[in-house]
Amino acid sequence: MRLRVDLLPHGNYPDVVLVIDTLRATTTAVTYLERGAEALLLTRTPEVALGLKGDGFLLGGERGGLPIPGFDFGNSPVEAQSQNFTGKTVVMNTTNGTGASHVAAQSGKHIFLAALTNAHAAARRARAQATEEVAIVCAGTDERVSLEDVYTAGVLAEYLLSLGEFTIDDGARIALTVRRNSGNPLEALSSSLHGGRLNNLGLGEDVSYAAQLSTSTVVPTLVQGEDV
Ligand code: 3SL
Ligand code: MG
Repeated sequence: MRLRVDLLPHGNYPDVVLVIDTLRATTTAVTYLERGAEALLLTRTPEVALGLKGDGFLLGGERGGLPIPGFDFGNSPVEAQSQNFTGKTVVMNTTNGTGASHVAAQSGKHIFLAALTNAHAAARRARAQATEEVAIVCAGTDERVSLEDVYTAGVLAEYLLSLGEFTIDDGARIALTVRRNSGNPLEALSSSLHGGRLNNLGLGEDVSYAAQLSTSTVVPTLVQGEDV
């Protein structure tokens, strides 16, 4: 079994893909489902999401870290945690995380969203489904590598290696090195460029929330349907 870590999304995934956007899209996605959401719809653009508004859909997303005008929510796991989404479908559009999921969906057979909050459950799910490869895909920020995603990839890789035999690529080696040398999750996320940006926007509680390790067993699973 191969274990591959892409520090940015590349595509050509033959088997299982774990998409990571720790700050904050995949962390928020886990929280929506924990808070009762029936499904998540990840759109390519905010306009597609806005077109669905009012049809029983709630809209969550951001640009520049801030809520998109016309959306019901930002992209905040702390905000999501305070709501009840029972029976609702949440339509998400974010700068990097939802796009990375679309890249994964072009080729992957089984696609799961992973964050620190669901790290162990996501890794177990990936291991159970994979027949040849687990690809861990970091969303990054504006096409640049993000420390918080690579750190989370290292956490996932470390746990996967404890579950069975893998041959690992250089991306996985880098992620494991980052995980082992960046302190605890809160230290790693707080020291990242995007963690600092969120802090400056007054969203530091989201960074602390996203730094919780395996507090959830919810693993969002992409079901490919109509392209939105
Ligand atoms: O880029 C994304 O998809 C977002 O998660 C970024 S933010 O943390 O909501 O600003
Ligand atoms: Mg991010």
